Amino acid sequence: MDCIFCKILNGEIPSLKVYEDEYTMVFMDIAKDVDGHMVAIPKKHIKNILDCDVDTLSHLMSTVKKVANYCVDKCGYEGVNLLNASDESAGQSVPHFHIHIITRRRNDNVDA
Ligand code: DGP
Repeated sequence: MDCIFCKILNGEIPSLKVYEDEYTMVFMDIAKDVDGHMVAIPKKHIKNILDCDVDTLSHLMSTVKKVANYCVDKCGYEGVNLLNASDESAGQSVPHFHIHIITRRRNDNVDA
C-alpha cells in the first residue's frame, strides 16, 4: 500500500520511534517545528476517525495517554496539545489516522 505511515510501520521509511505495542505506534513528526512533536497511529490502516472502529480508537487513545503522561511525569513537560485532522477538507495530509501529540511548557511560545 502506498501509505507513508504504513511504510514507517514496516520499516521501509526510517523514523524515530517513541512507543510501540501490538496495536499502535508513536514516532517523532518529521516537522522540526517544536522539540516534542509526535504522531500516534494505529497499526491498522484506517484513513481517519470517520472510518475508525471504537476498539482501534480506544487502543490509540490509551497509547496517547500513556505517552502524554510519560512526557509530563518523566520528561519535564507540563502539558500537551492533541491535534487531529480528519479528511482533506480539515487539513489531513497523510491519509492514515493519526493524532499529533505536542509537548508543552508554560510560556514556550509554541503556536499549536
Ligand atoms: P496531517 O497534516 O495532520 O495529516 O499530519 C501529517 C504529519 O505527518 C505532518 O505533521 C508531517 C508528518 N509526516 C509526513 N511525512 C512523514 C515522514 O515521512 N516521517 C515522519 N516522521 N513524519 C511525517
